[in-house]
Amino acid sequence: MLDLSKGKFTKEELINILDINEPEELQILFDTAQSIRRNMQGNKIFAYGFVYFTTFCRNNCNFCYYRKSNDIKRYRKTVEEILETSKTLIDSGVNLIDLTMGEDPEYHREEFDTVVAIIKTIKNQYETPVMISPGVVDNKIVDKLAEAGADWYALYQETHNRELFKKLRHGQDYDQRMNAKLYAKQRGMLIEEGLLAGVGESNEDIADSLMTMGEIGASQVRVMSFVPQEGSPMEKCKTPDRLEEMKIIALMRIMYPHALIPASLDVDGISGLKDRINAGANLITSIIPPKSGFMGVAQNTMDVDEGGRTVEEAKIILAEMGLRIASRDEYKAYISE
Ligand code: SAM
Ligand code: MD0
Ligand code: SF4
Repeated sequence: MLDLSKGKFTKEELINILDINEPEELQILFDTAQSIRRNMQGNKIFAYGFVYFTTFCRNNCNFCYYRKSNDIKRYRKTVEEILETSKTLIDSGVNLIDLTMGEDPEYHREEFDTVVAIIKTIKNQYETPVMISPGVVDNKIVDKLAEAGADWYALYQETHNRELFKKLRHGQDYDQRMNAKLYAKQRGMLIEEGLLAGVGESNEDIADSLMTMGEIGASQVRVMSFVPQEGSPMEKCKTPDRLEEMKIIALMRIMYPHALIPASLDVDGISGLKDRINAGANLITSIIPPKSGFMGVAQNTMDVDEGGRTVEEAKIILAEMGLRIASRDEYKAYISE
């Protein structure tokens, strides 16, 4: 019978677990992950507000809707709009604001001064933790973001197979992306690492990613199923079966009991929440206020204006599962453990 209790696996063992398809074995995998989550944090689930404040980008990632060459409507929100949306999210009960951007040349030109001011307001006036997802920035900018008080630097490698990376993040440097997050960690920020499922990776690649996440000391780890985007080179590629994402979530939970692991509403909307929590996720991400004009990434509009991506909606589903959203103080305590 499948023994997952040790929590440490060789690469071969990880590959074997990723190969599981027997219903009873899958149930053991998900039950083990869930019981670890409950042991760590009882009935609490964390929640992040998502503020995608500029959709301009200098890069051409093959999987992304916002890639430079895609002829789409873009926006760059004002400071007032960004702060207003952040405040709305905080008042609705999120634990953190994830300030996310395309690699917008305009912000690079002004060396992130506006972003620094926004981080300071959310931290000092709204007393709320901040994650910054700016793409790759140089060390000098990381210094500024850390000094402004950003708690987290999120930067997903997507894969730890260099050949596959080259195909996905065409024209970008693997080491530069990796080193940016290592430097942020060295500067005392918490870091999030992530991978994409369904982009041509093998189980061996996934096992490598799972191990690397631990080696680099990521405190938050994620997987998102690839969602095809109109107008992008991968438009015709299929979205993968969600079982793959669920297995990866469960394995991340078992390997890294204290990690924050997102159930992202950005893949299947609010209807995807329950399965991800049941696989061992402990954090709801991509909460976006309805009618705010802010977008998601993989699902740029799904459930947003309908009010589906809200703390309120999530609470209803969690209550049915005997779970609840954590308070901001509970979240702050958890990340300082
Ligand atoms: N521009 C920054 C960057 O790339 O690091 C931050 C935001 S970026 C839009 C955030 C992440 O969204 C990407 O790293 C990728 O993992 C995910 N993503 C983008 N397009 C996706 C898609 N089509 N399907 C699933 N995830 C996607
Ligand atoms: C999410 N749409 O949490 C967001 C995004 C960026 N740090 C996060 C991918 O699913
Ligand atoms: Fe730009 Fe990020 Fe999209 Fe890549 S994933 S094209 S860096 S917004």
